[in-house]
Amino acid sequence: MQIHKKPRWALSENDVTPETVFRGRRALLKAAGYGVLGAGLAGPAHAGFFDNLLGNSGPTSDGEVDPTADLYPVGRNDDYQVMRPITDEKLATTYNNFYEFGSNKSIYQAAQKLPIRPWTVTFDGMVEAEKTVDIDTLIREMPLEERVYRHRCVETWSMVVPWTGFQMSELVKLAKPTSDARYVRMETFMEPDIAPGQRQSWYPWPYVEGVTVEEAMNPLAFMVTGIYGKPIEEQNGAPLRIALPWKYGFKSIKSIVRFTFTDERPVSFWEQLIPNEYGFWANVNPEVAHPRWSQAMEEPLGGNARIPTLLYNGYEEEVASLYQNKEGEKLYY
Ligand SMILES: Nc1nc2c(c(=O)[nH]1)N[C@H]1C(S)=C(S)[C@@H](COP(=O)(O)O)O[C@H]1N2
Ligand SMILES: [Mo]
Repeated sequence: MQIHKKPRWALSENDVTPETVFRGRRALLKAAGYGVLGAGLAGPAHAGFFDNLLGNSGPTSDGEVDPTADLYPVGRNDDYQVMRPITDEKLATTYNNFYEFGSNKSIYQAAQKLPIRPWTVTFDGMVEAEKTVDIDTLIREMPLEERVYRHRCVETWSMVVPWTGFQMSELVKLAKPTSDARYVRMETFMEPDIAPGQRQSWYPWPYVEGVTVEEAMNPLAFMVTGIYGKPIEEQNGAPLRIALPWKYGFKSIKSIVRFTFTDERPVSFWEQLIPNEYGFWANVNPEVAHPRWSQAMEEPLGGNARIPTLLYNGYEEEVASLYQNKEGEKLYY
């Protein structure tokens, strides 16, 4: 764990949004009334921790009860803070990119049709032994924590989201890759009967993404199982997605069913489709324009002003070292 310099992470009074205050107040009441310091809460009790005690174990919007709902909410890891307001939950859960369900942003209702239980995740390729694990077993085995991360879509909209999940390094440990493995290839479900986008044959389904094993081991790479203190819903990539906050959003693949360890660089969905616009690395850089638009500024969801985009989306301190000695590579798209 790296030590962060205070100014970048510290929340000033002005950064506390109405939502944070609201969540915090309700959570404090609940904490006072019930003292719900459950076994699932990771880490010591510190200030931001109370923002996150609001219980949410009822049915989701499509009436299903998630078998892991009792684990949420989980204590927040305050090493990961963002000096910007958290995006309104309603916006982050109804304005989505999930091409399996359509190419517009309003897919959250269509996505409810995705059956997220039973769900298994397969680890194969260059691993000691291939295995398939049940999602609920996996989630219960992992050290869950909440992290507030920035998210920057290549299209220039951005958000700040409290994700629940576990470090990808824990998943790599579980998979036990051999020393030959250099990349992790990740794959989304393939269900054209359920996901209308997957019947559009000009797309190279299933959605595929990849990172180096070194990137996967970086503490920032985060496997996501929950959002806003609840199990993640279909539209955001249930039951398992990734958050790679220093890369453009398309790298953060949703609803993952397979992790393949390999020595060949995976070609992602978008790279297959438009290789001169979307590459393997896709690190956020305000100075490297997309071929069709500038990346200098971004538009926070629900905000009323554009703001400057930051190198590595503000995570330079954590990840810049991963990209030393890679001069020949196209690191920023
Ligand atoms: N399987 C899959 N994963 C995906 C996508 C997708 O279309 N399919 N879109 C990506 C893009 S472009 C972004 S910006 C984020 C959006 O995540 P959100 O809807 O939770 O904000 O998911 C990424 N992961
Ligand atoms: Mo995106």
